[in-house]
Amino acid sequence: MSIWFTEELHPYYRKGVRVKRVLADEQTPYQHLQFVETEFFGNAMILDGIIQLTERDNMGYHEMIVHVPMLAVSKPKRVLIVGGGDGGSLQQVLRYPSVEEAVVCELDQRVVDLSRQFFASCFGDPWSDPRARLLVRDAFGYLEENPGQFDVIISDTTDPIGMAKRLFSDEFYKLIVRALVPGGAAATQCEQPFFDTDLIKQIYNSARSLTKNPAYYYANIPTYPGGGIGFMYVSDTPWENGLRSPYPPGRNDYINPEIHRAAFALPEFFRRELYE
Ligand code: SPD
Repeated sequence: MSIWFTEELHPYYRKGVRVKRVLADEQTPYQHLQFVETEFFGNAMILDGIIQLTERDNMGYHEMIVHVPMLAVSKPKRVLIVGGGDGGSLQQVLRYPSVEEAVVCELDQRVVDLSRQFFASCFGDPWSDPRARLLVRDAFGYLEENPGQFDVIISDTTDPIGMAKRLFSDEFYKLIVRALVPGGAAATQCEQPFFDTDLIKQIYNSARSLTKNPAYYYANIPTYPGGGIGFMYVSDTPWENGLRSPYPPGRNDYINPEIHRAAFALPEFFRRELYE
């Protein structure tokens, strides 16, 4: 028997993965949450019909969204992760001995609970680290209450659909920048150059009005639409500072100095759209 999970985030584009079995399937107060074991990519988490991560290719996403801002800032101590209930970003943040506290602001407790169960073999249990603090709440209010608090902020979110649309708004970027310490850096999940050009332009313009050195970068993730996803680096501190910083202890599976630099090189049509 062959079961295919087909994702249709965009009405004009589909992709599919072959599934061995369904591990969990429930409606939480916020979303339709599914975990499946796939044929090639290991376990995967799907929210409202959209693949969020798989065991096999999540490293490109989590290493790039975390290490680019973490390396740019010298010895980050306080880190906020918006979303990120699966624990993948948290695991990467906790590799830094300088980190004293990593706050994860995740709306859906079930994402955390089931990810602990089904992603234990790739993330371990980062939640048991005494530096990790889970807040099950909406990030907007938390950001409003915490100006000037964080060396690094990671916005590890779903796509801009429904409630999550707010996490791609100018208002959200203002709150992120306000919650950073001077010289702090943020990286945000910032979608796909081919499919989301206008949205990314709007976010870049917002980031540019708020900080001196924003930049867009990209990672290859086969299970995301178009085979990859981009991130917005938002900071007064140039991302290039990170090229001189040592990696934290532990193994990288995606980032290395060449990938780090090359991730900021954009295809010409998109570079023109964004930067000219
Ligand atoms: N189109 C899929 C985008 C998924 C972004 N969120 C990933 C969460 C991984 N921690």
